[in-house]
Amino acid sequence: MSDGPTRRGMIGLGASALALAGASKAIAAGDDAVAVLSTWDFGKAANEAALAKFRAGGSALDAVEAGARVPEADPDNHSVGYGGYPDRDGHVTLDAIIMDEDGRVGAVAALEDVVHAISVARLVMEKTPHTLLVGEGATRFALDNGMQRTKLLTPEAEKAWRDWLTTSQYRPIANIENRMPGAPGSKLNHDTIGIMARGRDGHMAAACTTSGMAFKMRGRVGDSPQAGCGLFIEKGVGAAASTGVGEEVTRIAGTARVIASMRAGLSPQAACREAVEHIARLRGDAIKGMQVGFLALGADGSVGAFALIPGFTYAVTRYSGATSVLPSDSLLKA
Ligand code: SD4
Repeated sequence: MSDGPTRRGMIGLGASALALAGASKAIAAGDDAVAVLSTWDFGKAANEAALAKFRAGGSALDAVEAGARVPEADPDNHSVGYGGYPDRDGHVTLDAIIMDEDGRVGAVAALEDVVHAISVARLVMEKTPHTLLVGEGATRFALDNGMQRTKLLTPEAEKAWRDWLTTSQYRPIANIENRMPGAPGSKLNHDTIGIMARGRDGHMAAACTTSGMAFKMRGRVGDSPQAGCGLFIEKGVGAAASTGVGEEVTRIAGTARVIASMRAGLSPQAACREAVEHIARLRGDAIKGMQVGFLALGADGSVGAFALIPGFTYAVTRYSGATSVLPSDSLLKA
């Protein structure tokens, strides 16, 4: 079993990047240590924003929020915030969650008309006694707290939805999140970001934000905003995020499982692999062609990533500022 990423298929990055991923040994918080880790190749820009936050004296929570806001504001990113593809009724609905290792959690689901779902999630965490607000209540809460009402459906996303209506077939396309030229998938669908940060003091936080699966049923909520499904974190163990078809992650409380395995002594890499293998065993042919990927950051700074099928990529940023985008190992090979 591989305990790290393969060199094959690495996307345009320096070889030194390989040394840090997959290693399960303890890494001190020097310049070579991992500061930020996130899903997909577009995680690079998010990681850089998160690192800038750290450098400006921000906390791990500040870092992951700043990072998640980058794809949320990008109209070309079709599954996070503004520009996200709508549900089958033409409404863009957002799911997001933010957590830290001290048990603080805030989330929103099926949020409409507000771009920065992750900041609303943080407000839920900081200003309410709750952990999750949904739908109209979440939007009202955001507006009451000074957030701006914004129409999220861009002309491009609306056109994609109208094109989709001609067939109305719900068939998620694997690895469509990748954005870099030559990477598998295309940019026709959605991009979810799961982002984890580890301060020099070892304190960790994590966030996840998405518009979910394109053309989902109205009211559908995926794994992303559910603690223990799309995102989980535990002090002294680490953080984990998932991406891909959320229903398959929710069925097994995927990131809670990854963290449980790490708590029991598996490396982040082995823990991500175990969760993917469990889904494959459980679901068999039902998940043919689907993608699910797990990404994990150990409390010691070690990194793990594993997916059902090839094509899942992730971005790793060190304190030095060096960022690598790496291909995840996968259960099925190309
Ligand atoms: C969902 N897991 O809503 C999300 C989608 C995703 O990259 O991760 N896309 O099911």
